[in-house]
Amino acid sequence: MFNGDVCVPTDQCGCAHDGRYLLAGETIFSSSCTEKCTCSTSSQLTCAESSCRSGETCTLIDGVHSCELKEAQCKVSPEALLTSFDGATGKYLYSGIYNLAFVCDESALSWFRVLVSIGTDSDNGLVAVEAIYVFFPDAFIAVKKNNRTWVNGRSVKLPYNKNAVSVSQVWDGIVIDQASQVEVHLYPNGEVTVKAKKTFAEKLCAPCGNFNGDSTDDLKLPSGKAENTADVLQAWKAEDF
Ligand SMILES: [Ca+2]
Repeated sequence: MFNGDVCVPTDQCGCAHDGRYLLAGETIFSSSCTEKCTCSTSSQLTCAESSCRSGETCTLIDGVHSCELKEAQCKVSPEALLTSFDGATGKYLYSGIYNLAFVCDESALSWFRVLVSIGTDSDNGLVAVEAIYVFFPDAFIAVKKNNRTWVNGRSVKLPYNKNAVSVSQVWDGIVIDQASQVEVHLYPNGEVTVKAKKTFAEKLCAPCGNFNGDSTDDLKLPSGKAENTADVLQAWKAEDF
């Protein structure tokens, strides 16, 4: 018997499904990824209900559907509530400058590091976002909530473009972008979003999480241990500020 174009014993044959030939051991998703079928040895096709995880989307690649991680967004609300790339949440309780997201491998060409400055509002005493700091291999960008922007310590007029890094003023704040792979947006109300393409999936550290589609392994201490969320956020204070 043949499995694809390889001659195999009959108990290792593939399966026919929807006009497609599946190799033994191959798995296929239905067009909306609601059903997952696996071809076992002995040509048994086993199908079960399925769905993509919350951080994933049903994607057609080379004629085959599968659950793929989509671009993800980490967010800090104006009131300093963090939502990780994979959807875990935690609230900043104290002032300080905190790591939000960075590429774990500091030698990576596409390395970046995003920090958020949380302060206490003098009027109402509530903690809120005041500024963001973004590092790339060749640029350090500081943006205050009033849109004042510095690159490598110098105040700049926007737009700024150099070495695949751009900083632009848009109608609702300041957008910082590196090679269209990561985008950091500071809104006038203090909201911060970090959008990362899936090339960064599972390569990120800090409270925005590892971007693996699973919220349950987010919000860990730098050591990897789990504590209560407020302690985790506090533990990611930037040591160099
Ligand atoms: Ca995760």
